[in-house]
Amino acid sequence: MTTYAVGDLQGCLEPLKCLLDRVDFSPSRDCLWLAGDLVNRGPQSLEALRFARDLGTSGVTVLGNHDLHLLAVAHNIERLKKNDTLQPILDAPDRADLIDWLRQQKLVHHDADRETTMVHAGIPPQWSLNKALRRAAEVEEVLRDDARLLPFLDGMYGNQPAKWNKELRGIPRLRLITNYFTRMRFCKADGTLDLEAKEGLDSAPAGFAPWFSHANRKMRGCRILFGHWAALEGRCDEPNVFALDTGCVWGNSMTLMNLDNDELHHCDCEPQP
Ligand SMILES: [Mn+2]
Repeated sequence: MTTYAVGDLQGCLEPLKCLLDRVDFSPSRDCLWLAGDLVNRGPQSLEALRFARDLGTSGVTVLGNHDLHLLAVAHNIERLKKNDTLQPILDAPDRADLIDWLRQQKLVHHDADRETTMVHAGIPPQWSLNKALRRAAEVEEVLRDDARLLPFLDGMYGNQPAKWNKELRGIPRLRLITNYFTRMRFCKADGTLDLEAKEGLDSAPAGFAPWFSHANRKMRGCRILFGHWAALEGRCDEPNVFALDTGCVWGNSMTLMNLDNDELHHCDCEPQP
């Protein structure tokens, strides 16, 4: 039994199949972790989502910003945007099942045996593992709660508040937790977020740095896998932190990591129009 992790699929299933063929992946024997953003921008969002769901107990998925956007669109909270490629999911006969499966997924996954944590965007410097898991659970609980799901999806969009404060309550609190785990790239040492800069390391606004680079980061040394930040092109110098999104949907490659030996595999991707 081998456990693998892969970065953002963003509706690209062929490169994933290339990678899984290459390592002779068997869902009845092996396990696949998906770092979120299963859907959107790419051509096979529906197929990618079905693939993740059908992995069953052989799969682990954490939610990305595009996955949450799909939940909002499917619940008529938000409209499709120009570049969204989510329509086939909305038209699918198994739409309800797929959307229901998606909302059961986590924001942060931690495997105690492997001492490994997976999150779509990152974990802010001020949170320990236990804090991160507790904060993630707050949002995960709301996603599963019929009465609280729609107000959450409606209030989830936005860049404020930028700074954590444990007195935050309600939607602003949930929005910031969600922004940390699913959208963060740059922040300050105290966790203040900048959600505008989206390019590589040299695009950091003054006073901000990549979330993983802060010397006071509480989870320093812990093994963390993340996706979301394609502009890093898989490069992350921080020990034990692994950037898995290598920009497949932008025509670069998809990366699969063997979590037993840290081996990386790549398959090339076609740029999407
Ligand atoms: Mn993302």
